[in-house]
Amino acid sequence: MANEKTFIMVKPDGVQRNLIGEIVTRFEKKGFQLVGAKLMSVSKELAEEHYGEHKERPFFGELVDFITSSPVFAMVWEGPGVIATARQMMGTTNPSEAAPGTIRGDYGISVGMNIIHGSDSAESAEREMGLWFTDQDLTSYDKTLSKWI
Ligand code: DAT
Ligand code: MG
Repeated sequence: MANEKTFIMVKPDGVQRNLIGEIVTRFEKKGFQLVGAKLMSVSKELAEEHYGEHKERPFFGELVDFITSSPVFAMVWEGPGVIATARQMMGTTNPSEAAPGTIRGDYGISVGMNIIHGSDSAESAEREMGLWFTDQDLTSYDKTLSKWI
């Protein structure tokens, strides 16, 4: 499987509910490697750009209001197949339908507040990492543990 990077974000509800540590722990324990992270407030411009594909949807205004309502924890994770595996670990968009054992399945109920974002493709990952992080924000390093994963 190709080594990949993906953009993952703990949304305002996840930060408010003290789920940053739990989410980071799940990705660490799975075997992925954190290469960048920051707690940040999101501007309306960044939120609208990030969710640009949804701008015609009826929930767009609500979505932008939610993402800008309180800080998010933005991250980049690296590892073989991380883009698709992260989506599996997150669970489906609507937490009410997400499988138990997934992040949304274990911690959410409402589609509007579904705790976590993860890029849905290699193209989205590139676009989103470029929106949220500069090259200098991201680091690359070897872990001796990686040969055991
Ligand atoms: P995902 O976050 O699983 O990639 P998406 O890209 O379809 O899902 O939608 C982006 C976000 O928009 C989603 O995480 C929550 C919100 N959203 C999606 N569908 C919605 C709906 N029907 N009502 C309210 N919010 C919705
Ligand atoms: Mg999406």
